[in-house]
Amino acid sequence: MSEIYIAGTGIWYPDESISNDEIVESFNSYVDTFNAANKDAISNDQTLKLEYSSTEFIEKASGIKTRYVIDKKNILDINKMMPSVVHEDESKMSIHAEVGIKAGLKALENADMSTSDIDAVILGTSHAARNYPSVAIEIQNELQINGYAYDMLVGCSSTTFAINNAISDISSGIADNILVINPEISTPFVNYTKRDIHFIFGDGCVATVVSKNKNSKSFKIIDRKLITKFSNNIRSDWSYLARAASDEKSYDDLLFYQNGNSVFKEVCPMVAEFITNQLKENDLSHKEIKKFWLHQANARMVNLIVSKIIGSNDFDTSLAPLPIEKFGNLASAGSMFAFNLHNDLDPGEKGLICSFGAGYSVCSIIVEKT
Ligand code: CO8
Repeated sequence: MSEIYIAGTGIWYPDESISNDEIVESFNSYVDTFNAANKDAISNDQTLKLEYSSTEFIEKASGIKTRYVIDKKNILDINKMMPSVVHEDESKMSIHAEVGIKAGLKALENADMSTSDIDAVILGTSHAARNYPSVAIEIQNELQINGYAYDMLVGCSSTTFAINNAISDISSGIADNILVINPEISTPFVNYTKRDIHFIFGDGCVATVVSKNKNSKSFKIIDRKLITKFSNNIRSDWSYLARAASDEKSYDDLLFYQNGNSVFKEVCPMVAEFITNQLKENDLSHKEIKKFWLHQANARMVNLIVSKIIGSNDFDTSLAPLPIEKFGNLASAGSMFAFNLHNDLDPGEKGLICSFGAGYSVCSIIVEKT
């Protein structure tokens, strides 16, 4: 493979944040209201009594302290418990394009490039804002970028798989510089009435310039490795089929759901083994990896995976940054958020970016600071 670089990154996140105390207070008020309204059905065992959430559980189970969201007021309002958004339509820019352009322009600035340097836009996300036209083409049009653009969906690995596609396209010679954009506006898809889910997600967007040219901030791509393995443990059945489906399902049935505990138990060993093998295949010791920029689904997962790779749980927290504490789970954008915020490596030092989640899908990319 010819030399290819991460030339720059940029992030966007909303202005408003929600603390654990705020989200728990809202959830627990909903529980009180629900249990009071369903008092008789609960006492007849026809309906399950809802249990309170707690800040202590959230911090212990996930490490999350706050999350940034597009509409705090409506998410916390127990009569709504979701952000207020509007349908996509031709009179306005897509919500994904709007945030994608903000992150994309920051990535270009970080890479010392302008839109005229870019040959393609690849947009990867867990949820398409609409079916077509592709949001990547909308962004391409807004930024007056030549070449081609397309959207892709790989759940929690949409960002790293999109970077992988950019590397392949540059390597094959069809582009020199590609802008990868990963909007993750997850909160419209979160069921805030579910105790095991209500605290997890935040909104955000990351963008990455992948280039065949290096600059003073570049990271050279050393290796990339991908794997997928089918699992129903993280699922969303929302689709265009919903309109015509003859079986009865509510909107809520079609939203994101997960067996979080099974994900934890299955994915941690799988990812630790995957990365360990990748390091071996590249004749690298874990000691040569100065930063692990891992998918931000759960702080305990990040720490467990790193401890399995290095054979010890005694390591400095700076080895595996945890933006999840501030931003919550940003779906596929988490690992590159970690990279964007903590990439102060010296020339010659190596780091590893790895996503993992729905699919299951895993993509690990080893990079070296130039
Ligand atoms: N407050 C208090 N107690 C609670 C709460 C709560 N909010 N929730 C659960 N509990 C209780 C349970 O009832 C249980 O009690 P008991 O032991 O008496 O049965 C106890 O706490 C333990 O419950 P769990 O075993 O479920 O809790 P865990 O310690 O496993 O933590 C997590 C739950 C945080 C969900 C954890 O399992 C986890 O993070 N797993 C990993 C999940 C993961 O990686 N998912 C991938 C995320 S998907 C993704 O990244 C992108 C998807 C696309 C985006 C979707 C956007 C909407």
